[in-house]
Amino acid sequence: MKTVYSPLHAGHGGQMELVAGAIVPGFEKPSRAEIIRGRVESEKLGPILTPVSHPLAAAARVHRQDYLDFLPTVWPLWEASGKSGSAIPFTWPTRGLRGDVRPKTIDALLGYYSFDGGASFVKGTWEAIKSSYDVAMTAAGIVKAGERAAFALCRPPGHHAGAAFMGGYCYINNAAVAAQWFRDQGAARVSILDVDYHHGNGTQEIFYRRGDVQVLNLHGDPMTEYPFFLGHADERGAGEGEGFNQNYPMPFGTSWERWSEALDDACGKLLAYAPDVVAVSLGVDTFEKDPISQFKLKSADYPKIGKRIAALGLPTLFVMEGGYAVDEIGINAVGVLTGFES
Ligand code: FKS
Ligand code: ZN
Repeated sequence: MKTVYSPLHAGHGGQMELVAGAIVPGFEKPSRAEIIRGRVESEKLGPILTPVSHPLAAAARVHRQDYLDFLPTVWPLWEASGKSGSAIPFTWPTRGLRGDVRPKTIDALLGYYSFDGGASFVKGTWEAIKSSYDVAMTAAGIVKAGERAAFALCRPPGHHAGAAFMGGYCYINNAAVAAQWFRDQGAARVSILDVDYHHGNGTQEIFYRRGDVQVLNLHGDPMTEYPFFLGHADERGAGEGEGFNQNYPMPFGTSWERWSEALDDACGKLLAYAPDVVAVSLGVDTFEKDPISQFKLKSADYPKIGKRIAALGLPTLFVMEGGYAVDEIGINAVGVLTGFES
């Protein structure tokens, strides 16, 4: 399988995040993508291609134009206002505040276009976001051209990003953009299978009222796990989308036995939907040694995920999302892909 990778992700680095009352180096760091890339090479998964630059028109099919216009301006506005460090939002229009009035200064706009403080900007962040989008679009093009599968080694990830908000390390929703692009290229139905440990709230929001993109999500129960405010089992879609959103929230400590039952159920629903193509939001933070997650999957389980997805018999785009146990992130992510190919 071909992998698409861009070195421009590395400019998005050195961010800090708030964990347990302390500002610490961010878990979503450049070495993640480098280690996965190294494993793609050592496992001889296939050629590694540089992405082709794509206009943002495909992103505008799922994101609001004013949000997309804002992203490249963040760092210039931040610097122009005399600030350094990382641009991090800190005020949000929650219940009782006005979310309908677009404010003017950079601190205000960061809050207006986010749902948490987890998507921060440094100097190279926009270039990394754009490269991650280009990676997803280029890999989608490879699948559209007839290859059975392709791996978009996206960084930063995307599944928490909604139509007009960033958060949780995510800015442009790469999997959602690719799914919409497949639709625009003639696919009648597309399924998104999100196996990242965290609920893909952005992906759910984008397609919630649509019947032409099915969204299946396996994740830590939002009653106790980030992103906390979406991802419950009773969220099944609305209007035309009724029945086409499916959540599988699972408790802390979930291991392969229980997790794979959810995967089997999701695969059954996916086959019943009969999509033309599948986009997999591939997170490997379900791993037992992940530093920020609470599931118990083992390295030997990842090839089994790939095998199960391959058994769907459909064109498949793998889009990289989370995974923070950097020592094993290559083994686990590429394990899914080699399992798919076996
Ligand atoms: C406070 C803890 C917040 C945020 C976890 C984000 C998870 C991101 C992800 C993605 F795939 F998007 F990368 N924890 N600092 O793994 O879902
Ligand atoms: Zn995650």
